[in-house]
Amino acid sequence: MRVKRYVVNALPEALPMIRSDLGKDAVILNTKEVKVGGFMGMFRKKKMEVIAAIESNAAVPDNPPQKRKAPDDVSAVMAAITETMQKQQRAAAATAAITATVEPPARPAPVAAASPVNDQLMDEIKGIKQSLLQLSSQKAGNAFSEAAKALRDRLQEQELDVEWIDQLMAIISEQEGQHKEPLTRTQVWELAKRQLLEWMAPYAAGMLDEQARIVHFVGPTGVGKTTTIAKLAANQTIKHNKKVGFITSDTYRIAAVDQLRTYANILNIPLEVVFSPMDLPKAFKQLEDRELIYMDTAGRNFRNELNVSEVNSLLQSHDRNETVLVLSLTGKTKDMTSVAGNFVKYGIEKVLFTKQDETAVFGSIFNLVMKFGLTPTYVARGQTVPDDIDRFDAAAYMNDLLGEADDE
Ligand SMILES: Nc1nc2c(ncn2[C@@H]2O[C@H](COP(=O)(O)OP(=O)(O)OP(=O)(O)O)[C@@H](O)[C@H]2O)c(=O)[nH]1
Ligand SMILES: [Mg+2]
Repeated sequence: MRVKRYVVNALPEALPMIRSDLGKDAVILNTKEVKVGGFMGMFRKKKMEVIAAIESNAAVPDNPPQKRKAPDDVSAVMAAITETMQKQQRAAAATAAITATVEPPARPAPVAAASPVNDQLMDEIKGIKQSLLQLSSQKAGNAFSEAAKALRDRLQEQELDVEWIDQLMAIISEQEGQHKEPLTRTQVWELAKRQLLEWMAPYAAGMLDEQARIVHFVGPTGVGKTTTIAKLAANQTIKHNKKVGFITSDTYRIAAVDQLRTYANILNIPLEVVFSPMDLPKAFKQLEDRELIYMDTAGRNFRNELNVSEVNSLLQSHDRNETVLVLSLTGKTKDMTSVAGNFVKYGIEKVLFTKQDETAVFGSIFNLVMKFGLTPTYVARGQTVPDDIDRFDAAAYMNDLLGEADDE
């Protein structure tokens, strides 16, 4: 591995140097603020120290180091930063994979290593990216049009991450620059819808795995896991004639088993109760004639990672299975993010949102899907079993998020 140290005014300045010295596969290992120069300890200047490295067997730079040239436009810096962020993510995933080979886990390996250094660095890079976006939109087209500002207000109300709002505003401003006149609200809304859908497209399939025989539902207390299981089971039994079975490991809360048993009795679905992972083989044996098994788990404080690893120890089976994280849209984005982050480390890829009827703020769906690459499966919108649940539909979601364009 070749490691090089750079002292620069700001990170973007280091990127072309790193590229030219170490090649395009180099990764940034660390950044920190340093003070240089000065006289007798005074007038020292703040600089940034950047440590970058490249594996020794990686490709050497295409262009031998020549005269270093600072990028002459903001988009070049943006591209470099985006690339660096992607490399950081890849490096984090690689670290996680190495950890996984050292300690084989019961479940799939974490997809991202959430080291504080990585997180801090990612935040710093995001901050720089945002400032550059703002700079680029100011440079490109002065102030935003009324329609663009109205869109920004709407998305801020919807609590969409500022990172996405800024990127959208830069795109809109660029479009307005090309048209030489401000876009109408309808045009701005259409543009935003198209762009947001495009960003979300890789995750918008909205399905549970049809091959999965066992589906585990996990999530914080009271989000609606048990009710959701009853809704889905009723649909599978009544509409699709499927032989469904239930397992619950929620022996934590008094009456939790009775709640699922009530639905099991109404729907004529067998229910097995497990107290520990050791009870699972027996439960699966009892349900071996079932085509589909839904497993309910106890809601816990999953901001605490210990609880996540505890519930994870229950999610094993030899059959094809998948785990769905259930989150209520009435939750705060920040808390939902820390819960989702903890589960993503255990390989969770699917999410289901409940209580859509209790809120008018929907940005958290987009934020979580994009941050963790989670696929939204269903959206529950009321307490009635079995009706109040729909497959996630990205276009319908955009209508909720963006609302009416309200052109006069
Ligand atoms: N408004 C609304 N209420 C819902 C929805 N889904 C579930 N609920 C209600 O939320 C409350 C909790 O639902 P449960 O299904 O018991 O939640 P849980 O996640 O299983 O809870 P724990 O097992 O205690 O963690 C109940 O009153 C449900 O009727 C929904 O989509 N909208
Ligand atoms: Mg429950």
